[in-house]
Amino acid sequence: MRTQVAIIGAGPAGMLLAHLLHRSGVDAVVLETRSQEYVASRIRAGILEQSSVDLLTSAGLGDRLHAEGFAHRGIYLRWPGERHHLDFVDLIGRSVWLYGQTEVQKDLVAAGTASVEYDVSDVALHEVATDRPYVTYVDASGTARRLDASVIAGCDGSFGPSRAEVPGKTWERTYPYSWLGVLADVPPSTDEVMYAWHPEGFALHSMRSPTVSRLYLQVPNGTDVRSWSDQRIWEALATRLGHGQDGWKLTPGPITEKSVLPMRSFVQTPMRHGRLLLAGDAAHIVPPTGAKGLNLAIADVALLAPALIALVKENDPTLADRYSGDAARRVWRCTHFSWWMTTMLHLGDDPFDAELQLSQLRWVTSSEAGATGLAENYAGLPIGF
Ligand code: RFL
Ligand code: PHB
Repeated sequence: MRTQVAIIGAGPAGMLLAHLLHRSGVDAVVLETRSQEYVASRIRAGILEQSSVDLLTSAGLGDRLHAEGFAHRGIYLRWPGERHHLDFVDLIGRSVWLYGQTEVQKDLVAAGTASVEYDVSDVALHEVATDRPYVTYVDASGTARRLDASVIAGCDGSFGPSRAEVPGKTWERTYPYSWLGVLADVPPSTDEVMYAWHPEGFALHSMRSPTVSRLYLQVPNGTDVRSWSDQRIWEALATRLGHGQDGWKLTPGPITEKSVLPMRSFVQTPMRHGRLLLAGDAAHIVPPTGAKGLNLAIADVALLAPALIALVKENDPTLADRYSGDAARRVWRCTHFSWWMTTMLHLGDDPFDAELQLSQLRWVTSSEAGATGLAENYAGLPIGF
């Protein structure tokens, strides 16, 4: 089989890339190890930056997003005795959007523009440093296949095989805590996302719809989700989010999903080797404080799609040659911001750190310069930054 672009992975990066290539008349085949149902139902990110919304809209994927997504003017920052709202629209003239990654994924599938083979196995990349790269895999029926392409896009997340084919450096930072994430069938107790510092650990209140809440608690690494009963979760959330303070109340409800998410930062540089280019989690992971993972994947693809179109249609490598450097600049900015939000809000062992965190929180909520810096990073910098 032959295609112009072989895409490994049908997450948001791979599917959006396939969609943009299709709109420009470039053929692509997407290979995905999981089933279509599994990929469509994974619960992950919830916040889209304005530039992600603009890109999805200009790619014809914005109808449901605009009808069902929610524009949020900013976020709340809370710590014992304090609640502050940072209004990004007032500060920098941009908002963020609440629209789940699950919904973005559904919209990409519904567009019907990506040719995807689900349930494949044994995916291996070959000859990526030459002009004739190819991928071998076993299809859903158990038949061994070979897919020849002009170029391969590695969009296979942090555990896929693409990254190992790119010689370079992996920069990594681990954190001594994880998140326990829950989905609950209860109207959110906040109108916009609330981040809370607390001496018992960080908590976050987000949402998916007017009737579904998404909440997170800082827990130690290695936490067994079974050690957290629903009652224990709601009690910890109430304490850390400040139930009962300044009239604010957290309403508990039935929990429908619970999982523990480890956290790390990593960046792979360069993001390209020959005819293999990486995008999204295949090239970088950020901790979720700051909601950057999905937005970075979209920003990579915004650069990668025109680069691949120029390469395969006009044999012009200019944009492809710039891709890794251009993408990595934004990646490092978001890596710093995610690290900064994470280390400002999560409890460590050292009381000195706690004082620094509170001082930083007071600064970003009382100084316009501090608040503006946070807002600019959270709401997202322009794609070409
Ligand atoms: P994805 O979504 O991981 O998609 C990669 C796809 O590649 C497939 N794959 C393979 N396909 C073929 N051959 C192989 N050998 C393959 N190996 C893997 C996988 O099955 C998958 O379908 O990466 P992509 O497209 O780069 O998108 C990135 C985003 O998904 C990611 O950054 C965010 O979801 C990160 N993230 C979160 N980000 C936030 O901003 N806020 C969040 O609340 C948030 N929660 C999360 C998250 C990531 C999670 N993961 C990866 C563990 C919660 C979780 C659980
Ligand atoms: C979410 O809605 O899942 C969410 C929101 C903000 C974050 C992380 C996750 O920083």
